[in-house]
Amino acid sequence: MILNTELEYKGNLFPSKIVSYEKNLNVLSFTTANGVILEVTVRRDSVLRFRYTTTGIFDNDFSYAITKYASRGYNHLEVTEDDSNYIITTSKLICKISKLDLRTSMFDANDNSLICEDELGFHWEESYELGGDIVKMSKTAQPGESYYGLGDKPVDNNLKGKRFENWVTDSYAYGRDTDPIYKTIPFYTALHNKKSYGIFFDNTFRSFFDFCNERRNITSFWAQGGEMNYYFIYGPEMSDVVVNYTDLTGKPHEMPALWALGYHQCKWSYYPESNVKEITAKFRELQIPCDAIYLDIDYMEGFRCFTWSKEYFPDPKRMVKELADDGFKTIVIIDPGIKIDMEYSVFKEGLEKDYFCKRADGPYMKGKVWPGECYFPDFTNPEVRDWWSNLFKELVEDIGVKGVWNDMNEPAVMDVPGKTFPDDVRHDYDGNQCSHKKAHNVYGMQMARATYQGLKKFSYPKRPFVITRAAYSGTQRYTSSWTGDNIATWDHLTIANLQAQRMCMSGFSFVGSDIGGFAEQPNGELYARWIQLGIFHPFCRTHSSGDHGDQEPWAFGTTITDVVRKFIELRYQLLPYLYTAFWRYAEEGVPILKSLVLYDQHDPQTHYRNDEFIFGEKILACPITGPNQNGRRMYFPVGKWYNFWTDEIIEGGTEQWVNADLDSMPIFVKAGAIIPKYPIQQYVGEKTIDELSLDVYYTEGKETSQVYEDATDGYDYIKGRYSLRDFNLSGKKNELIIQQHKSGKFTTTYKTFKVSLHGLPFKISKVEVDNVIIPFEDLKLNGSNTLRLTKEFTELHIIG
Ligand code: MIG
Repeated sequence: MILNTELEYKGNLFPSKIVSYEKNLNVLSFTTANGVILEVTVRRDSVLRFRYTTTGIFDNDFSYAITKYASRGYNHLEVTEDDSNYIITTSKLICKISKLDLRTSMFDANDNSLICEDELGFHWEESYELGGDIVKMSKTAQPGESYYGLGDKPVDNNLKGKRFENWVTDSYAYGRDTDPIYKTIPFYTALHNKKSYGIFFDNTFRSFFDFCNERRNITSFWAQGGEMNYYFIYGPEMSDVVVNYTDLTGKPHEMPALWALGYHQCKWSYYPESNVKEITAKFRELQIPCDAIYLDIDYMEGFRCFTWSKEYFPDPKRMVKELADDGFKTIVIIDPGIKIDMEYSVFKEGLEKDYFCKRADGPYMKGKVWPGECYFPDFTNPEVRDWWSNLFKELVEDIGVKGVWNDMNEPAVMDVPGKTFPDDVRHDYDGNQCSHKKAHNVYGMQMARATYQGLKKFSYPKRPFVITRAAYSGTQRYTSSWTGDNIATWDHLTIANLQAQRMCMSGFSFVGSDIGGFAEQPNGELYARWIQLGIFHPFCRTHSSGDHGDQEPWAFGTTITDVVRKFIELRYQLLPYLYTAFWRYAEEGVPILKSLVLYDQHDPQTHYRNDEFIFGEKILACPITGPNQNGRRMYFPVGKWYNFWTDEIIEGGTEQWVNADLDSMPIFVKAGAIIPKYPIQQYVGEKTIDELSLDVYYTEGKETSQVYEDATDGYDYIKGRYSLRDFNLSGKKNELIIQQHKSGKFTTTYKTFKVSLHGLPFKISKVEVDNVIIPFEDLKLNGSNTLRLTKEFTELHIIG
């Protein structure tokens, strides 16, 4: 088999000169003398789609990644031509297409600067072996260009100099630089000259990205089949690129229930029931907050999905109810492999209805997974997804399970060299029948989607919760995700940090790692440091393979237990802050974690930073990533930052040492921020929230903050029953003004705010609430800078 992708010029075919051009509203088609068609679709002023065919005919236009809710529409569109180019102009972009060879180049419409240009541009290699074409694209790297994103790659933030493959793969005990692993998100952002753009290569075949690795000044991407089909997304702010990509591939269809942002405890496996109860009781006894407990594969009868082991879990409904009474939501694992067993109803039904994947010549796709030999539902068939979704009825409606965990959905198959289905397996692909070469990367996504549909249906009127291991672009609409089978090492703590940041800048924010490591066992110090990082990840769960010892918060002695409790408590205090960040993500596509480069691309110092990140909008966190440390050096983005523990103020734009003994970690708050906090609860809903704490960090100047709240579950928020508080803070030498604007129809349970003023540079002499002077003594709490006042205020005026 000759695949000469390494030899760029050999065997490659290129478009020739343009012979015709057609415009159909926002779709522009350019046909070359040798029969290549380039179709450019103007989706938005800053989002252009490029699609090429070499056969004169396009395949049916179908994508699992692009959401039907994606924004469309532009302010300006004009197509002109000169001697050598067609020129497409929108209000944001100018795209030139060479009449000679179809190469494209993109310019900023405001200042005409070059953003991105084809090197060889689109080219292809006919693939007699694989069928169709290997479709390729190469672009010239601009001076100083950096690259970010690409989903779940366990490498440093900046991808420059590296090559990657996208092929969803079960990767037990992967390590730094292992590639590919569990997810395929063929989207990257690039940055040069302070301007950022993104490219989303929406092709589900095995694909590759090369960022100046093969050739120093060339970035290229290619796939082993399908179409050259990519979206060019212009910023120039990187945050806008990510927001626009997320708009295209979708935001979560609903907010998670607030409990899903609490702490989760998992292990392979907690069984029998008495063991589960021991674990949950211990959380309550030691007063370590926890909202969810997981059942791994051993809860089933012989690993048959949708069954329960009679021996270990004789009465699941009662158990789940008892756990719920104690504040624990039960989450169970469901794998794609269905055991071949005529006595097993799910198998029998799947067989009768012809829902299992088949090989090209007709036999079923048979593979070994946990249950032994299995068949696998074709989740790319909408009828199969519907059937699958209905299988959750009993689990959710009757037994009361609150979440489902989809594992092995790469799909993983044991004892075969490729660790997955062979290429010839057939798939429906929503009516676009194809082989596994095309469906592989979306198989897990479609399983998670079907699971989500079931959970949504049967959890109603509550919100669904699903977690998946495999994913393709767009999976964030349906489910959360974890980073798979990592290892209990210090390097893996760093990798987890990188993975979560990278997933967030790839449009998928609801992620976390197996805290403490899945394989092998952490010592107490590593576990504590990992918890410290983990409480800042949108999904926060300890999980381990269990065969190396216990990995619960109390498994490492009381010193560690105390540290772990302290940080999980902090997570619970910060829930309204995190929930607000999640709301901005679900509403606007703003990533929950921001790598420093995403936070401030204009500061070149951020371009190569990896460890520090912004949690939500206002908190800067940086994990301790090695043993025996009592602090570390870290970089502070431009601006003023308060040390969360000491209120010491740091002037950003510099690298500095920060103290952080084992019971601490570097956490900073942006000056001017207002951070909302709840009281510590052992689980969400344990207490009625009777006061909202607002930690106000004085700054001279202006800053805005938000607090979003709703009923914490259910769908009323969609009908306007939410509470959104916009705070405008304005600080002067001798006064501080906080204005509140409230919107939404939800009434919070609390009536008062407890306002703690940090870093106030003056002594308070007078306080006005809505222009009325309130005797300071009436407001004062313990400290002189802590006030209690009504949540209804419009303007709080503090005067020195
Ligand atoms: O082949 O269900 O990544 O989280 O505990 C191992 C058992 C299968 C892999 C998952 C892991 C889970 C484990 N699974």
